[in-house]
Amino acid sequence: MLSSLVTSSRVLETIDEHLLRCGISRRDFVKFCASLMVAAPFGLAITDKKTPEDVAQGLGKVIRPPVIWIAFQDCTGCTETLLRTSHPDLGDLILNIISLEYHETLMAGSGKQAEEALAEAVAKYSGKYVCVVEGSIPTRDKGVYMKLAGRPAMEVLADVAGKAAAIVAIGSCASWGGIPSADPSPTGAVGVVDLMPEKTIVNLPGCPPNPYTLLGVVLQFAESGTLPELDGERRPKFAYDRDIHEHCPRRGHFDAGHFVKQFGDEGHREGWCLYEMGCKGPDTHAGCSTRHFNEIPDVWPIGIGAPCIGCTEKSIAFRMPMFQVVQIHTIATPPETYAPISSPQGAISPVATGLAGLAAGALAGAGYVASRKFSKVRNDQSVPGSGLPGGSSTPEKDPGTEQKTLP
Ligand code: FSX
Ligand code: SF4
Ligand code: F3S
Repeated sequence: MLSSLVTSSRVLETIDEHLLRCGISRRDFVKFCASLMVAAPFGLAITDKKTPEDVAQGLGKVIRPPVIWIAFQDCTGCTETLLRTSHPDLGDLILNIISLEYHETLMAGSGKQAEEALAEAVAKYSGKYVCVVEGSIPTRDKGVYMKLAGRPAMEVLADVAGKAAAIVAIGSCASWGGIPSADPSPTGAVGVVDLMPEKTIVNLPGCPPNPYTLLGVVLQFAESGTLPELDGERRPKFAYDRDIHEHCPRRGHFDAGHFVKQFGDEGHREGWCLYEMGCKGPDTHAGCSTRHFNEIPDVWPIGIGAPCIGCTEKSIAFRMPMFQVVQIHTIATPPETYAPISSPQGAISPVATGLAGLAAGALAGAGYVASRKFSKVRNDQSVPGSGLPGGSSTPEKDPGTEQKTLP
């Protein structure tokens, strides 16, 4: 594991040594550490510090982790998200913090030269590097649908990822197949974990994922040889433990029943909730609603007016139709569950206890009614949030449950 890298890596520099040698200012490094703290405020050992300066202090002593980045069936969006930061210097800084030994999109060499570079990096850091895999792996027909230097992608994966200390599957494609695995999956596309389930693999789904999540995982592994706590899908909890809907800035509109009905309508221009346009936020675990992309406020799907497609969820993105609405799992939306303002007050008595029971029943009932609100405007009367927007049946309306629309 990485402890062996730390003891045998005098050939590699610490992050501090490297930044100093390359003339990168301490100020820039501390700014990067501050961004890392914002992206991972808890659940990541390296950012569990009081100030960005403390984080920089700790990280500076870490040996720059050797990273070998291989790409299969992908769109290169995962690489782009790492590099297309709003401040070009940050892209440079990232490449100075990790030691990127091989990345076919970024390296100058190509062809035979690139193949030699890959073989050399694998041999030099065997058992000590982090292998980042981007893109899905074709398995149909013995993997003939993608070859690198004459070798099927499956073989390259077994060789390069097989010798890594840890593997990070970046993006939805590498995590479970992503876009190439969408029905009918012509190449039999799968994720890394499907081919090497016994290996140490962290999945960072997202199309693309947030680059700070990758950096957080790689740097924690470099510092201590440990991984952050993972969920059942091998996703680090610090980045995937909340659903989009919980922290969505449009949540107030959801709760108030303000829904966009059509792209470009007045509600859309007003920033209303995109649930009826198929937003998968209520069923999608990711930090996008609080960690925007490219360090630009509001740069994330819902922030720019597009519904979340659930790109971090194996069972949603590229599986469910884009405009199909998801079920609402919360029992009710807040307005219906608030206690009545004029609740009678009094001493606790058996009668009051009975009333409390009734009140609890009423709350559950209110939850049911709130759920029914959604089912009434959908085609299916029994399941909240099922059916397709714009379905053929006419939405039922009643004065108490009618959803608000802009005039
Ligand atoms: Fe897949 Fe990453 Fe989506 Fe693209 O490469 S996760 S298609 S953003 O870029 O692999
Ligand atoms: Fe936000 Fe989507 Fe939830 Fe609406 S449904 S509040 S747009 S996450
Ligand atoms: Fe993906 Fe939804 Fe975030 S589509 S990028 S999880 S808002």
